[in-house]
Amino acid sequence: MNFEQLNNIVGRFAYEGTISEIKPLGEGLINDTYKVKTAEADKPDYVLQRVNHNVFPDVDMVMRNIDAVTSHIRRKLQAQGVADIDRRVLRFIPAKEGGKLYVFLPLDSDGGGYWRLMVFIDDAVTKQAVDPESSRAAGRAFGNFQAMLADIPVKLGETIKDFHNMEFRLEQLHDVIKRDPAGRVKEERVQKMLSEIEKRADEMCKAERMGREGTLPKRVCHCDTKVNNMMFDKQDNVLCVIDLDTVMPNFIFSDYGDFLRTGANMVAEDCPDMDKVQFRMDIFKAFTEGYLESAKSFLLPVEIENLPYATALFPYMQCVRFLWDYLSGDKYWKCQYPDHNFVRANNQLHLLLSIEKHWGEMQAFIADCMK
Ligand code: GN1
Ligand code: MG
Repeated sequence: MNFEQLNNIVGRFAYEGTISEIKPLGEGLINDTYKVKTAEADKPDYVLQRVNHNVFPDVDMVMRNIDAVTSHIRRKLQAQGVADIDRRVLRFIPAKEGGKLYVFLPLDSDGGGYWRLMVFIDDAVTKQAVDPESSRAAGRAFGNFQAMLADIPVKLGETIKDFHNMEFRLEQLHDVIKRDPAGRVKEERVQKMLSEIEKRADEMCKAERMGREGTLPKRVCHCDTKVNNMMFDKQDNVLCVIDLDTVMPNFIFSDYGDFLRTGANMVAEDCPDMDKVQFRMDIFKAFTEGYLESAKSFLLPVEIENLPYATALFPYMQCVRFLWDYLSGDKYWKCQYPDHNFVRANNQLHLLLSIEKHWGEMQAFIADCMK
């Protein structure tokens, strides 16, 4: 997409200022993202994004969820007298026509799809890796995010059906194994991985069972609490949580487990050197302390007891999802090389193996935090 085309799209939103530059931003694997600079110092810069409607089939629902969540948080921050609110919660710019928080361009036209525009947060950074201090802050921030949304008056939609449903993710895997569209199922390394997956399948589906039995509630969760979905200021304080497409009702395990999956891995989720994939207990401890500080007021005993399970569940689920995509012929995640999805899956399996060694230590630590 060239400047002219992007500029026309931005022009459909009720933004302020004169656009001086538009260039690609970030390394998200799902949406297309651009930074839009304005010439005036007193006008904000913006982030322009095309939402991937293959991943999010109901973009209208995504944007209604985001509107509900950001408005609710904004009201709370206002009531608390927090300064600089545009740095503490995302602000989406409405379209000039129709009043929605997105613009749709016909799919067969240039730049076809669903676009949205939000205020760019200046002097802020995202991180690919964390230290114990920022993990504690992140734990507090995600716990707080859930706490602030505990009394949201609307019921949010499920923007990706069965997104973190482990039973469903295993069914998806079993289905692709049967079809074997990329001819990869026979690989010995795939077979080995499948046997590790099957060994744990029943245990890993326990959240769904507890949900059905009515002993485990769903709450509003972020559902993509990766380290890089938080903005920090220059002093390392968490400013806000970003990437809200997947905000939906879920078991709280999602937010706790997915943070640790990315934050407490010694290396990136696609590091090919499996010896380096290790679970960092220092990050686990700091994040858990921060999280429980802000979330223990509303968590049920069954949720707290199962935090070690949540820690294991997300690397397991991500292993299943990456392997599913590998066997599907790499249709979902962008790949930089042919084996990329397999490497990612293997990395997540090794993270799980490392987590399993720390089970007792995790339980003891959580019990200590609750004293
Ligand atoms: C996707 O777009 P991104 O990178 O924030 C995925 C997450 C995975 C993650 C793995 C909607 O998140 O669930 O954990 O990749 N989001 C969706 O890198 O599928
Ligand atoms: Mg992201």
